[in-house]
Amino acid sequence: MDVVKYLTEKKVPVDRALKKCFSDINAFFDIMYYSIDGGKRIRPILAIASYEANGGKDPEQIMPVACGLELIHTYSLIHDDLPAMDDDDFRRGKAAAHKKFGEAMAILAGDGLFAHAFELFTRGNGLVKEKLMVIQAVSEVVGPKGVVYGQTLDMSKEISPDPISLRRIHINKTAKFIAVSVKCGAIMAQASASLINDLYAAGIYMGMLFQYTDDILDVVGEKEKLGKTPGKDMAAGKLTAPAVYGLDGAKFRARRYAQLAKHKFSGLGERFDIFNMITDFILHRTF
Ligand code: GRG
Repeated sequence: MDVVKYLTEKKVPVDRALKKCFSDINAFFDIMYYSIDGGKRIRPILAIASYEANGGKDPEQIMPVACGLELIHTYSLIHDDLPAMDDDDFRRGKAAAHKKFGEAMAILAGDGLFAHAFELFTRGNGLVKEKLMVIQAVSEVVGPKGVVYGQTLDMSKEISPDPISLRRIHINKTAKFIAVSVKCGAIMAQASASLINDLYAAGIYMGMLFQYTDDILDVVGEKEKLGKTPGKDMAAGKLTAPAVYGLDGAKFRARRYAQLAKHKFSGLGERFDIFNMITDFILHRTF
């Protein structure tokens, strides 16, 4: 299977559903949707891939969950770009939300996306227990035990520049969210608890790889392809993989995380092969 074709094709219904999921919101649609528009849709596609690999057949069940994940991710990007955080003017190939609409509206767009995501998680018929599990899993990894914690470390001036701190930032800021996307698909397909846990563990390796390649692209990436400003982490003296291990060391460790992810996914059976292909895509990505 051609993974680029797979990701491109999977993105189409996700983009369509993302537009539709705001259909009952008029007042703030333009501002929230501005930031949603664009992006690779890796997290929703991971959720859908996991749902399908686990035997899920009903797009109506997984799509709201997939969209909810993308809303939260977009919210994190909007807030990450704010002057008080990473202070970036350019995102997804256009002016960051606060540059386009002002800081107050950008903060509110993020708040709106975050809240609306949880409404989406409750949509669709049945699967009440599974929806609750999704809400529990997502709220745990994006809050103070996950993304928020990772971001506080990332913002801290006191953090020691060592491999342990780096790992703590990467796992919390990025890896848990990637992993929970895989987990949510499995939950919605009613996979067994042990398989859900195994997929989450494999997703953590994939998520670590994702942040490694993000850090590497900050050094070697091109603005037009990335749709965001490269060199910002380096200029800000951020704790990144190349800062700790050097560029070659970071690339070596990225390959190692890709191997670990593929080893773990492969151990779960052939039906999860798509995740090995997505892992390779992430390892070699240029955007
Ligand atoms: C509670 C979710 C939440 C956020 C509040 C602002 C903040 C705290 C966290 C920021 C976390 C952050 C931006 C982590 C970086 C993750 C990352 C590698 C983003 C880039 O993801 P891509 O490449 O971007 O998938 P696209 O635009 O393609 O979706």
